[in-house]
Formats: sequence, C-alpha cells, structure tokens
Amino acid sequence: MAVEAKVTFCRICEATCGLVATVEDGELARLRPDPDHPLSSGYACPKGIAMTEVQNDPDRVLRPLKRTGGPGEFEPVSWEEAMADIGGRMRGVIERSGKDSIAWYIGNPSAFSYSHALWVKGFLDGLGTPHYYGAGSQDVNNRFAASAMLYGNPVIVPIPDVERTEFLLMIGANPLVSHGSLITAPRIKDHLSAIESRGGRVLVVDPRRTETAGRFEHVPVNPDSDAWLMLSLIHTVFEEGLADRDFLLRHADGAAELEALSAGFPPEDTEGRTGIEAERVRAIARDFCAADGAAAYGRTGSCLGRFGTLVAFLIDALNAVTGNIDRPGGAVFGAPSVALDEVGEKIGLTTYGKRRSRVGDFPDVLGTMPASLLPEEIATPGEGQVRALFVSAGNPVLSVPDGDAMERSCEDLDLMVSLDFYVNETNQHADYVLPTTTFLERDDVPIALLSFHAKPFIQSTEAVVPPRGEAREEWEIVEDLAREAGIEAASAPALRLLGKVGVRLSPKRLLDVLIRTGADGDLFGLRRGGLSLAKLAKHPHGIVLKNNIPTGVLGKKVRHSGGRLALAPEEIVTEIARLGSVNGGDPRFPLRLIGLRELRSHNSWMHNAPLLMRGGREQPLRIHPDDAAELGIEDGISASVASKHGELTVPVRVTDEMTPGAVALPHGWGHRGGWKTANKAGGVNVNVLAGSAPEDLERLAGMALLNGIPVRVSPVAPAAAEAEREAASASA
Ligand SMILES: Nc1nc2c(c(=O)[nH]1)N[C@H]1C(S)=C(S)[C@@H](COP(=O)(O)OP(=O)(O)OC[C@H]3O[C@@H](n4cnc5c(=O)[nH]c(N)nc54)[C@H](O)[C@@H]3O)O[C@H]1N2
Ligand SMILES: Nc1nc2c(c(=O)[nH]1)N[C@H]1C(S)=C(S)[C@@H](COP(=O)(O)OP(=O)(O)OC[C@H]3O[C@@H](n4cnc5c(=O)[nH]c(N)nc54)[C@H](O)[C@@H]3O)O[C@H]1N2
Ligand code: SF4
Ligand SMILES: [Mo]
Repeated sequence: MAVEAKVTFCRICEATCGLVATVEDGELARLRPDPDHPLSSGYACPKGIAMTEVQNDPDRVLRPLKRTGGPGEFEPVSWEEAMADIGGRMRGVIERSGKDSIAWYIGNPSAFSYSHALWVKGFLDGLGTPHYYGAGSQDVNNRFAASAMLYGNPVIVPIPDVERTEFLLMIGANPLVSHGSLITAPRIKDHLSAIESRGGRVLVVDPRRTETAGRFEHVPVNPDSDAWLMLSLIHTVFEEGLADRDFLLRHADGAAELEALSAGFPPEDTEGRTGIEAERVRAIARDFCAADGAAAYGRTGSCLGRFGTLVAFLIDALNAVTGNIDRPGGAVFGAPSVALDEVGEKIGLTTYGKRRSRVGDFPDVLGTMPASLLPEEIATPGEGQVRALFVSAGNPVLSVPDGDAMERSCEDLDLMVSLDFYVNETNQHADYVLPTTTFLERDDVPIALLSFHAKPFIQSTEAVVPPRGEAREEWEIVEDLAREAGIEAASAPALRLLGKVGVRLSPKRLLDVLIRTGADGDLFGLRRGGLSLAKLAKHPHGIVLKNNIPTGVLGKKVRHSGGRLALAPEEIVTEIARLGSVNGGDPRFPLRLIGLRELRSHNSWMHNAPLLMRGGREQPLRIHPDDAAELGIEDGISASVASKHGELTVPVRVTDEMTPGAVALPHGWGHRGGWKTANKAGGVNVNVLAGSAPEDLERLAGMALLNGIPVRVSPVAPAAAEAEREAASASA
C-alpha cells in the first residue's frame, strides 16, 4: 500500500488552517492539523478533521444525476448525456425567454476557490444576464456597500489589527466559534487573549453571552439596535472633544455633517433602544479614544438587521473619527499578494449600484442581486423573468429568507441545474445535479482571503487526492455550459485581465500571472526572490510575507478624489433620518429572534459527518429565564416560534446567556436531502420565519433580515409537540 502525507490547508472557513492529509492508495485516510503551519501551528477545529468524512461520504454525488420523478428522485447518467440535454434545454429557454432569463445562485464555499466565481461571472456576462445571486446578501454585501461609499471601492475592507491593537470592539461576531470572518487569523482565540495579556481589552457587543463574550468583556445589546449604539458612540466622541480633528481634516470629507447627524443620538436617548446604559456607552467611547490603537469590527450580527449597511458604515466611521483607520493597532488595510480591489476594477467586478434589480429596485453589490428576490423574479412575468436557475455550492432553501417560497419556486422553472457534491434541500428540486470536486480534490490559493490576513501570508496547495467518481471542477463544468450556450469563453473576464482574446485559458495560468505581477510577485524574473506558483510550491506550509500590516496606505487605497474618506454620503444621511421612523415593534411579536453558529456545524452542509453529529445533537431555541417564566416555558419542553412569515416547533433551552427579549436559534437545520445522517438529525429550517418581500429587505444592499426577527414564543403541550415531530419526520 502506498501511504503519503500531503501538506495542504482547510477551506471550510476563513481561518484556512494548515492540514496534513494521509493518503493511502490515492484515497484520503485522515486529516490532522499541520504542526508546521506558521499561523495555525498544529490547530484545526473538529470540522477540519471531519472533512475526511465528507470527502469519503457514501452519500456523496459522484456521477451526474438526472431527475426522474418527484423531488430527490434521480438516476445517474453520463456527463455526455447530461450536458447534451442541459445544453438543448438551455438553448430552448434562451429562444423562448431570452438570455436574461437565466440565473445563477453561487453559495459560500465558492469563496474558497480562485476560479469558481470568476468563471460563473464570465458565463453570466457572456450571456448578458443580470440574474446573479449569492450568499452575500445573507452575509456581507452591506459591508461591501459601505466600503463603496466610504472608500470608493466595495472590496476595500479594513480589518482590525489584532496583532497590535489595545482595544477591540466587536459588534456581532463570535470568533471563538466562527474562527473569524473578514479576518483571517488562525488560532484567533490566542490573538484575542494576547490583547488582554498586553494590557488591552476585548469588548463583545452581542445579545447573547457567546463563547467569545463569556471569555472576554460582554456588552449585552438588544437585537438590531447597533445603528443607535454606533451613532451614540460617535456622538460621544464628538461631544466630549475626543475626535481626531487632525486626521479628519487631512483624510476625510463630511466629518462636520456626521458630527451634526450624530448630535441627535446622545447615549441617554438611545439606551432604551439598545439596552446599554448611557454611562457605559460613554465609557466605551472614552476608552476607545484613549487606547493606543483601537479597532471597531463587525460581523454577521451587525450585518443582518434592518440597517446593515448603515451599521457597517458607522463602524468604520467610529474608527475614522478617532483616528484609528490605517494606524497600527487600529483598522488597517491588508497587504495581499493579489490585490482584489485592483484586479476587480480592471475587469469590472467591483461594482455597487451599477444595475438595479427588476423586482424591488435594489442596487447590485459586486454584480449580485439580493437572493431573497429569486422567488419573485421567478414568479413575476415580463422581460427578464427567470426561467432557468443554476445553483453552485449553495443551499438557498436553508439559507435565504422564506425557504418555503424558495423551495416552491424551484419547481416553477423550465430548467434547474446544480453543481454540488450532495443532494441538498435545494437541488433535490433540480433537473440535474452535476458532481463537483471537494477542496481536497483541487489546487488552490485562496485569493479572496489574502487581504484579510492579520499577518500577510500566502499558501498554495495541489489537490491531495484525485476527484472521486466522475467529479469535475466547477470551472470545467462552466466552460462546457458556456460552449453549449454558444458563449465564446467563460473565462472572458480573465482574458480581459490579461489583455488576451480567444485563447482558452486555464485558471492556474491566470493565477500564476496574478501572483507574479502582484505586490510580492517575481515580475517574471524582474524581481529576485519574488513569488510565483513554482516558488510557492517550494513552501508547502505557506509563507509569512510580513510581520505586520503596513500602514500609511490610505491615500493609495481610497478611490475618492484626493484620497479622502466620504463620511456623509447622501444614502447614509437618508438612512440615519429613517432611523427616526422605526417604531417600537409589533406587540403580537414581542421577542426578537437572532441566529447562532455552533462549533460542529457549518451552515447547512456538514451535518452528514458522523464525527460532528455524535451525542445526539439538537437545535434548541435559547431563551432567558425571565422570558421563559413569563411565558410558562420550562427548560427542555417544546415551544412554538411564530413570526409574521411562518411558524416552527422546537425544543427550548432556558439560559441566562440570552439577553431578555432576545431568543436564538441556529440556521442550516431541517434536512430532507440525500444526506441520510443529516436527515435523521431532525431540526427545522429557521428561515421560514424570515420574509423575502422587497419591503422586508435592507434598502442599501438588499440584505436579508435574519437577525432581530420579531417573533412570538409559546409553550406547546407535550402531546401536540410529539405529534408535530412525528408528522415532520413522516414527511421527511
Ligand atoms: N463553526 C462554524 N464556523 C463558521 C460558520 C458556521 O456555520 N459554523 N460559518 C462561517 C460563515 S459563512 C460566516 S459568514 C462566519 C460568521 O462569523 P461570525 O459573524 O463571527 O459568527 P456568528 O456566530 O454568526 O456571530 C454573529 C454574532 O452576532 C450576534 N448577533 C445577532 N444579532 C445581533 C445584533 O443585532 N447585534 C449584535 N451586536 N450582535 C448580534 C450573535 O449572537 C452572534 O454571536 O462564520 C464562519 N464560520
Ligand atoms: N438564519 C440565518 N440564515 C443564514 C445565516 C445566518 O446567520 N442566519 N448565515 C448566512 C451566511 S453568512 C451564509 S454564508 C449562508 C450560506 O448559505 P449557502 O451558501 O446557500 O449554503 P451552505 O449551507 O453553505 O451550503 C453549501 C453547499 O455547497 C456544497 N459545497 C461545499 N463545498 C463545495 C465545493 O467546493 N463546491 C461545490 N460545488 N459545492 C460545495 C455543500 O454540499 C452545500 O450543498 O447562509 C446564510 N443564511
Ligand atoms: S477553523 Fe476549522 S473549519 Fe475553519 S479552517 Fe480551521 S480547521 Fe477548517
Ligand atoms: Mo457566511
């Protein structure tokens, strides 16, 4: 037997920890943490290790599947047969309904491949269809929209300089579980602990005393009230004379307007809304200003409310008014070897508001439209009505609001095709499921993450095992689809980037060019010691490029004239005015539902790994003892959770980790796909409680409202709960 150890890295989450794969006769035997990885140095979380079980999963899709009956009823067919039929049907759709009736939803795992999203974008641009959707509108598009306004380019996103900061203010992030997002720093717990060890502080603003909040300083906050908090912090900075006037004078426009706007939000006026006492808000603002390097940072908890773009904007605005942007220990601009802001500009990918959606009139963010709108785009007749849908690396039925609507509309299409290695809750409705490789079966440099590394770093890997079965990489499948659709080359954006026309270009060649011409590249021999793919291959554990992120780059980064930040763009002024019109809520739905992530789940796609499902996992609703007592709810019983949009029955966990008034339930459960272990786990699709109508979405980036959903919770009699659970498992 041939046994090899292959050095690689995990691509499940943004930490991208180093792994060593044991490969026996071309098959993956196990994964273990890479002790020689310079950043993760011997750490990997349970999901990384359990990826072996995904790789070798007997439920994996290994051949093209053709739908032969109801949802989930498929038969394997050859690639030739599948592509010929898909091609014919796609051409039929184009003839009948036009090229702009073809849509694509691309899910989260695509962010970890350097070719997948680029090729999909090339395919859609080749068709000239605006129907490009993704996980971003349920995740991070508000952050990009805020950056477009502040800096003039949506992918210029500062990260907290965790290596040097003295004060980290975290708004809606739980890195001890998520391992960090919009920041790549493996072993993030150690980074945060180090801040404390050197005398600094880590504050966690969260409605739940999370793993991170419990370990550091918790600032409990009411769900979806961060906009008021941020304005009060900024207010205090100005009012108490703590603003960095010098920084603002030299680097920002609109500071006076922002000061005037924030004047309407003294902490004494917002404490009822946020639940944070005015004196505490003032103390946080003062300590933030006093620290020698402070950074405010927000993640999904700050993104998925009604004012996500405003909140993301205000987080950076706080960093700016305190002079903490582009300063050691503050919010800094990463130093990637491949600068996506520049590359994206060259090929027209870094757009915000260049197009508006047909339904709802929302701006595009990086070319994508709000995924919540898909059901209505499918249902609404007229020019550009969606008739064909491709879904790659996504499971929108469990990830976008109103999963039921999403699911129903899948059956109303003329053609639906998925690129995935599982039959999930979404693609069980597809006409074809085309098998893709896992990340262990492809080469990679995660270029989308390079600018988020707290320590500038780059690593490449080859595939550690050949594709199982007939799996193919996404870009190869997209090229074939493009050919069937009569499009020149799906790699068009890549070709444009290189100034070439008509040559078929492999992603790997493109990647090499990007690295060699990038900031640290070898410039094809002109820069000695510079990077190329060949050079990276000689450093399998990756290369730390610098010890810290260089500062003093603001003028180069900001695209607005004079390199100045825009602190009071019109959209933000309007949005702040809109805060005043938000009422106290609907008395029928007095509680606010938020999400939470768990160490042994990854969105919807790792619940089939037995290692992660050990111990009979449940999906309980967390509720504060006071709320539970008032509602007559005891720990362990079942409760109904109802919103304006739907209703669910779940077990309850009574815990004082919740802030009174807030309840929490994780997403990504309620399986009914081709994954048997996951199906058996039970649980519910929390997103049936969320709304997908245009009026339910955040205005500036089309963000789904997934945190702070108004709900009513009531106890369910044990017998009724049992009957409901039985009915649910019978229909599964
Ligand atoms: N184990 C695990 N890791 C993951 C994932 C996973 O599913 N499982 N998913 C990955 C993905 S796709 C992403 S995008 C990242 C996300 O990374 P994070 O955003 O760091 O992860 P979350 O656990 O979603 O943290 C969001 C926090 O916001 C809080 N919150 C909710 N509503 C509000 C609010 O209104 N205001 C404030 N201030 N806080 C609020 C929640 O209680 C929660 O603790 O994690 C990634 N890593
Ligand atoms: N209520 C609520 N809803 C949420 C969130 C929340 O916090 N609360 N978080 C949102 C966020 S941040 C995100 S990112 C989304 C995620 O939502 P989605 O991206 O829509 O879905 P995932 O659950 O990540 O499912 C990914 C699918 O890709 C497949 N897959 C995995 N790796 C690969 C690969 O390499 N190639 C291909 N082709 N397929 C692959 C898996 O089998 C799975 O079917 O969910 C969002 N939905
Ligand atoms: S934290 Fe876990 S899932 Fe994320 S990259 Fe590391 S091993 Fe993979
Ligand atoms: Mo995400």
